Amino acid sequence: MMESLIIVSNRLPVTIGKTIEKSSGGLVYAMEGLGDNYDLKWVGWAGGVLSDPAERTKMTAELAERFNYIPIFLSKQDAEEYYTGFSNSSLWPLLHYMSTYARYEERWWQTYQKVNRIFAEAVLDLAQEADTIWVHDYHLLLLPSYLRKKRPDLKIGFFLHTPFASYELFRCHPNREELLEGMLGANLIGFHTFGYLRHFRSTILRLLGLESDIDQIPQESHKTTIGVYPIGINSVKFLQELQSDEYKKRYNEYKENYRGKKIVLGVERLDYTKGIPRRLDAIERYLSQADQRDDIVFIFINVPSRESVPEYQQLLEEIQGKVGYINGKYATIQNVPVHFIHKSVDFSGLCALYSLADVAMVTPLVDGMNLVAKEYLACQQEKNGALILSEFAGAAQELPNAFIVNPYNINEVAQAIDQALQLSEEKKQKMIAPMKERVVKYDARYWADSFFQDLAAEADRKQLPSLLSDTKNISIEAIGPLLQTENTAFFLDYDGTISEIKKRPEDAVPNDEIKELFARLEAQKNPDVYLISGRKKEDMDQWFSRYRFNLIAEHGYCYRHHNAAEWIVFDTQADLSWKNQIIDIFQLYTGMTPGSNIEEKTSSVVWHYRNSDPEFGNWKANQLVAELYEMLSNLPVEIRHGQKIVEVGSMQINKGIVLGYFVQLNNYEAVLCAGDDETDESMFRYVGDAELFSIKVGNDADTMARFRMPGPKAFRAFLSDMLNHM
Ligand code: GDG
Repeated sequence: MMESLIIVSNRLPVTIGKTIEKSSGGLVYAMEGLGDNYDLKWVGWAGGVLSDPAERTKMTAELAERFNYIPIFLSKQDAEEYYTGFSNSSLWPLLHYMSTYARYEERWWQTYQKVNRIFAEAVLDLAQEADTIWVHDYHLLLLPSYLRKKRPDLKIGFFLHTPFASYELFRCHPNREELLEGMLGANLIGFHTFGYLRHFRSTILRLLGLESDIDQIPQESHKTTIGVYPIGINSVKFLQELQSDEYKKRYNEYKENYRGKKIVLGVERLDYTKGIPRRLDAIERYLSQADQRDDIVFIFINVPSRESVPEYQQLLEEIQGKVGYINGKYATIQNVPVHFIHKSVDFSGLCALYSLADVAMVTPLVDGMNLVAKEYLACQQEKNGALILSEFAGAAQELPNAFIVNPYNINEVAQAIDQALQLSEEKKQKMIAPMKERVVKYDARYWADSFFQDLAAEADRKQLPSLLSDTKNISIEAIGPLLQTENTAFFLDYDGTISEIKKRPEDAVPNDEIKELFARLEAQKNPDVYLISGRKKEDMDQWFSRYRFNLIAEHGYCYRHHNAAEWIVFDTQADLSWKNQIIDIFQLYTGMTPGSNIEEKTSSVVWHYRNSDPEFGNWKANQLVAELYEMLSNLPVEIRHGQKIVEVGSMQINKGIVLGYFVQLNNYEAVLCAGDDETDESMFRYVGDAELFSIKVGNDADTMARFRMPGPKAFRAFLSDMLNHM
C-alpha cells in the first residue's frame, strides 16, 4: 500500500459556495507536487458553520470523493474562540511583534486546546504506521505534540508561515511553555528565515531551558530538527495566466483605463501588519514634494480580512480617513491619486495589475515572507518594473536587489517612490532580472520538496545517535552479567540522572514515580544501592533516609550507611583552607551575574547560575572557570563545571574514589553506576576487579561511560525494566 502524506492546515483549500471549488494557491500547488509518490490527504476546517448532520455527511462525502480532503466542522463558538480569538487576536499579533494588539482570554486557550485535539483525532483516524504528517501554521501549534504522544511512529513536520517573534515578546504569552512544547512534538520545524529560527532557539532556551544546536533540539524522547525554508509562489500558474485570453482582455481594459499614468500598486489583506497607514503617510510626503502629480495613481487592493476582530475594523476606518485626506488634498480634475479598493480582484485581474504596475510597494511592518512581492516579479514579463520592499518582510532576505526600505521611515519610503519612478529602463532591467529568475526557479514546489526531503531524512533516524563517543545504547541483554551476579552494587547519581534538573534544586524532590521505583529497588536483597550526589548531607537525609539506601554526599566527602545514624567523613585530613579565597571570587561573579548565588558545603563551594539568563550565565561561567584555573593551580582543588554550576572542591575527594573504596571493601563483582555530568566521569573511569556497567544519562557531552541513555525519563524506565528482570 502507498504511504500516506497527510497535510493539516487551519482551512481546507476550497471555496464553498453553491458548488465546492478547489483553490489554486501556492500551498495546493506545492503539496500536489509531493503527491506523485504518496497518497495525499488534506485535513482542515471547512470554514463557516455547518450544524446540520445530514449536510455535514454530504459535504464530507463530496470532499473525500472529489479531492481526498477531510473536513473538520466547528461550532460557532469554537470557531470564534479558537480562530478569531486565540489564533488571530492573541497569537497573530504576538508572532508579528505587535504585543499591544494581543489580547488573552482564558476560554480562548481552552478552546484552542480543544480544537487542536479535534484536529488530532481526525489525523489519528487516518494515519497508518509511519505515515508522514505535515502541519501548517500558528493555528495548530499544539498538534505536533498531541500526535507524537499517541503515535511516536509518525513523521511529523511543522511549518510556521508567520515570523517567530523574539523571546522578549513571546514570553508575554500566558501559555508560552505549552505552545512551545506543542511545536516541539515535530521531527522537523521550518521557518521562512534564519532570524525566526534564531528567535525560536533563544526562546526555548530561556523558557524551557532547552539547549540546542544550530539545526537540532535534542530532547529526551526524540530530537527536533529546525531549518530555514523560504516559501515560493506557484510561478507556473502565473506564467500560464499571462498567456490566457481573460488576462489579455483585462490587461487591455486596465491599460486603457490608466492611459498616460504611472501605476504604483499595493496588494494585501487589510491587516495591521501590512503597514498600510504608514505607506499612505509616505505617499502623502511624496505627493507634497512631487513636481508632477497628475500622471501617477496609487492603487491599493486591500482584501477584507478578519472583519470580526475589532482592531481590523479600526484599521479600516483609519485607512479610509487617510485616503480621504490625501485625495481631498491632491485630487484634480485630471487625477485622483489614491484608488483604494476594499475588495478582492479575480486572478486574471490581479495578474493584469501586477503586470501593468510600474512600481509595486510592499511595505509591511513585519511579514513572515510576503508572496505579493514575488508574484509581482513573476508577472513583470512584458516590461521591467521596480519593487519597493520592506526590510521587515521575510522576502527581503531573498530579494536584496529591490529598493529595500524601513517602512517606519516616511522620508526614506517617499524617496524610494521617487527613485523607482525615475529609474532608467536599463537600471530597472538590471535590478529586476536576477529577482525574476529567483522567484520563478525557487517556487512553491521547490520549497515543499526541500522541506519534505529533510523531514523524510530526519524521521528515518528515529533514535538519537550517541553523540561524540562510542558508547552504545544500553539494553537488558547488554547488562546480562550484572543481573546474573550475586554480589553487586548500584551507584546512582540523583539530579539529572534519576530526576530531571529543575529550575530550583528543592523542586527535584522525589515524585510518586520515583518513590515507587525506590520502593521496588530497596525491596531487592541484591544489589546494594548507593545514592551518590553533590548535594549536602542534610538534603540527602531529608529526602532519602526513609529508604534502605547508602547515602554519599558532597561528591564523596561523607557517607552514611543505611543502618547508621551518623555520617562519616572519608578523608578527615583533606585540606579545606582554600574555601574563603574561592568564596571571594564567587562573590565577585555573583555581583555581576543577576540570578546567580553561592552555596557553601563542607568540602566545596558552588556557584549556581541556573536562574541567570542562560547565555549570559554560560558566558560568565566560562570566564570564571578560566580565571579559576589560572589562580588555583597551586591549590589541592578540583574545578568542576557541571549542569549550571561551577564547583570548587577538594582534589582528594571525588565520586570515583568512593566507588573504588566500596567495591574493594565489599568485594562487589559487578557494579552499575549512572550519572549525568562531569562529576560522574570519575566513576566511569573506575578500573578494578569488579565489572563496571557505566551509564551516561544525557546526550550533551562526550563521556567515558560504556552506555548512554537520552535522559532521566529513559533511565527510570530502564531501571524499572531491570527490576522486572531481577
Ligand atoms: C501568510 C504570511 C507568508 C491578495 N489579494 C488578492 C489576492 N491575494 C493573494 C496574493 C497572495 C496572497 O493573497 C497573500 O499572501 P502574502 O504572503 O502576501 O500574505 P498573507 O496572506 O499574510 O500570508 C506571509 C504567507 O502566509 C505564505 O507563507 O508569505 O508572510 O503572513 O498570494 O496573491 N489574490 C486574488 N485577488 C486579490 O485581490 N486573486
